[in-house]
Amino acid sequence: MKNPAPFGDAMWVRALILFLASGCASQSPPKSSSSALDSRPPPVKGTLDELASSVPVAQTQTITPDAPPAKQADTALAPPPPMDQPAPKESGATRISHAALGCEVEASSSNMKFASEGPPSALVDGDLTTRWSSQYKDGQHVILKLPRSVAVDKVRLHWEAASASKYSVAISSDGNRWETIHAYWRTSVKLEPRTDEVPLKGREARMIKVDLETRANPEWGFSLFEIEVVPWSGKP
Ligand SMILES: [Ca+2]
Repeated sequence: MKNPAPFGDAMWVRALILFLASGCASQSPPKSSSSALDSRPPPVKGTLDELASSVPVAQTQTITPDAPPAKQADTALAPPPPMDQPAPKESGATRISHAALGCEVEASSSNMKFASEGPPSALVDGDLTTRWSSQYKDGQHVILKLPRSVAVDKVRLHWEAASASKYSVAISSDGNRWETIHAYWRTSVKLEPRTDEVPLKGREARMIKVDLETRANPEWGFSLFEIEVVPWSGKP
């Protein structure tokens, strides 16, 4: 009688399955899978404060919305002007030229107690910022003595705030006979600078007199920046 086989067929099949199962389980995962996992960033660790402190300071300043762009601010702001530099004046705003420029002037009085008050020559220096001032009394006068007779278009009186509420203008060819050509007679005037224009329309004059009757303010004198004599151009 033939000896039975130590293992039956079923046993062989079972052994083969176990072998294959153990072999597959011992295989390591493919390297490609392992390297893919290693390339991912490490997990974030630490507290929020630790994370904030690890950020470079320069990067924090550049991304802060409230931080002003220093370079742009430097180019946008213009440098301030020097404090001691006077403001620019318009050309011709304070300097004028006229027929009585630099002529002889007679004045009944002068008052120069203040630095802004000048002598009678300030009436014809062509500078609208310099002025003559009288004593603090009514009944004053000034006379412009031109070097020659001049056909005059108009006379402009550039008053300071210490003007006259009553005054008149007269012309003469010799200083003896006077003809009044303008009278200004007000009960009151504003205490502010003004310019009065007296038309002569080509009348000849060698001397021009302004009789100052009443002061605008009794506490002040009479004061004029300039008596401007505009020559006649021949055209009305
Ligand atoms: Ca002047």
